[in-house]
Amino acid sequence: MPEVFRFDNALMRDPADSAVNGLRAVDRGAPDLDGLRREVRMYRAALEEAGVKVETLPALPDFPDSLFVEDPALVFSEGAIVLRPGAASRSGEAAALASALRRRFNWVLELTEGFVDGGDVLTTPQAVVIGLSARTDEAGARALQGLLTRLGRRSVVVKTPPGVLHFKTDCSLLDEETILSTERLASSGVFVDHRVVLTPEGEEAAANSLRVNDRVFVGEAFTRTTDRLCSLGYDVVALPNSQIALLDAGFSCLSLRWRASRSGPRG
Ligand code: CIR
Repeated sequence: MPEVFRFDNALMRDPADSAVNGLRAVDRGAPDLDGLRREVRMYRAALEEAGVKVETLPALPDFPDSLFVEDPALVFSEGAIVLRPGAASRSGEAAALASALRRRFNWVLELTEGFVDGGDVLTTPQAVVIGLSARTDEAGARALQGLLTRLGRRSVVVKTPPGVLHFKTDCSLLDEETILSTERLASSGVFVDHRVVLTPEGEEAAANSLRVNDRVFVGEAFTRTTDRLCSLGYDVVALPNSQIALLDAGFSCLSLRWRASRSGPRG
């Protein structure tokens, strides 16, 4: 069974000044650029403290959302897949990332049909789960399944609840068997084969947490989620996220993570 949350390498991208113009479903104001950069720095430090070597790519001023490097690609120990992000303003991010991936992976496949955002893809030990959404369509999901088969990965296609940006906006992997999920996503039945920990009412945005080696990154405002996870024995790292949240982002989207070495860090 692959250990899907053991990572020794990650790629991030510096936020450009234009990040304040990033996409958001509801405009609650632009993020503060210094605050946003501080959140990104603290996230990078948390990855490093969890035993991950982080490389940071230069900012792309033409692509305000390009710091959310998870969306234009998928990475695995076996290879990488360059995706086709579903938002027009983000489509150029894929080409900008492809050369960086080719320098780091021997095997880089490319999605050539439809649209898929990496935020709609959850890797579990059993399968790669692809959530259809406003950013990820049927054609993209089917084409991605073909590429995943070439990488030796089983996949399933499910539906992201309406009005939810990405599948992983509402869930994250806590361990081999356990998913942190909102009630609205869990009630769709997608996780019947998993143990599910629900986000407390009012803390749905905590669902986009991130398991990295032995730690779980959770937004610092989500104190009830943190209490719940700590009581279940998880080692929670509370990180600031108020500025990235203004851009509809959580913790999976700020990095691409993979395990390059079988003898990588254990936590
Ligand atoms: C967007 O709407 O594309 C960005 N403002 C946020 C992307 C967040 N990505 C993710 O959760 N995977």
